[in-house]
Amino acid sequence: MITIVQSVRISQIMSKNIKIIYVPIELGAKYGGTDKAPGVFKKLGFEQTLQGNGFTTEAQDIECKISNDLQPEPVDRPYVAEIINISEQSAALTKQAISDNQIVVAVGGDHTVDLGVFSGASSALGSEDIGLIYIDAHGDMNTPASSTSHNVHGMHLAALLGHGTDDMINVCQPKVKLKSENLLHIGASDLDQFEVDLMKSENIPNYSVNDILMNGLAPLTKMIYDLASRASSIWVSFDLDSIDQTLAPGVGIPNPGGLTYREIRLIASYVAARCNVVGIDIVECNPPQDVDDKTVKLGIEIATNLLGGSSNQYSQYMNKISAD
Ligand SMILES: [Mn+2]
Repeated sequence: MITIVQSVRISQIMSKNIKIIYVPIELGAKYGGTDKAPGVFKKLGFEQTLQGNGFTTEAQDIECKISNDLQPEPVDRPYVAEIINISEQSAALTKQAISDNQIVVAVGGDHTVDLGVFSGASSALGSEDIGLIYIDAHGDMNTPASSTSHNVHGMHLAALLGHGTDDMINVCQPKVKLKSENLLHIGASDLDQFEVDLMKSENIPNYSVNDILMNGLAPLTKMIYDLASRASSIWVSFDLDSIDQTLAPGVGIPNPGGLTYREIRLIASYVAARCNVVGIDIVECNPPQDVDDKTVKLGIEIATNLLGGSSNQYSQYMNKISAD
């Protein structure tokens, strides 16, 4: 048997119109740098790559204050008020775009970007029907009470599930945004005990790096398939620190045991082939740490794969002539 999931021309995506939202936020992490990522994505032709795959693109920037401009308050959640302010803006833009039948692509910024954009998508589509595929070395499921680092980019996923404080839970609308069975966490290698306990108590589907090493990717493709059967719309939140540091050095916390190129390509292509992807966020890219822009280039490639396309010029050319 030959199993081939091509990254081109197989896609469940319903729209060819993309709304790109650039969110240069760095307030959720202790280190700066993620605010520089949108500029590098633009410089390296992210929009042109999407257009090369037959999408139309419309882009918008959200203005984000940086940590030097603000006081790091309160101590258990520094900068949370501004993070919520930015999240409300990205949520409103996302909700409108999805209502207009656009696919949303959010480029961070640190991972708090996901709080706003997923809240907007869930508010547009309903929390019963939306699933979240969350690819990250970390859990991001702490609460202000459980967090030891106090960084908000480790708390927003808990908030989407209804844990933590009301101000984060109620972004966009006062409602829990994500059912725990509609979350699929992929690529964990660094979880806190609170997160492990929460994932167990809520039966959150997850597939860690160790699961991949022990059992391969076949069980994961079944989990993605099952999620796509339960949830009619899928959002993908993609933290570049899930990828091995040899391929993705330009992140805040480089990962010495992260996903390989083959693994991440197969996961992205399978998601595009099986899921009605309504939006993605690509986050935690830290250009000052990058080497020859390779993390951004990989980010562009994976984001394009998740939408059923290819960043390879030859593939785009072949697609175009076979479509003509
Ligand atoms: Mn993360």
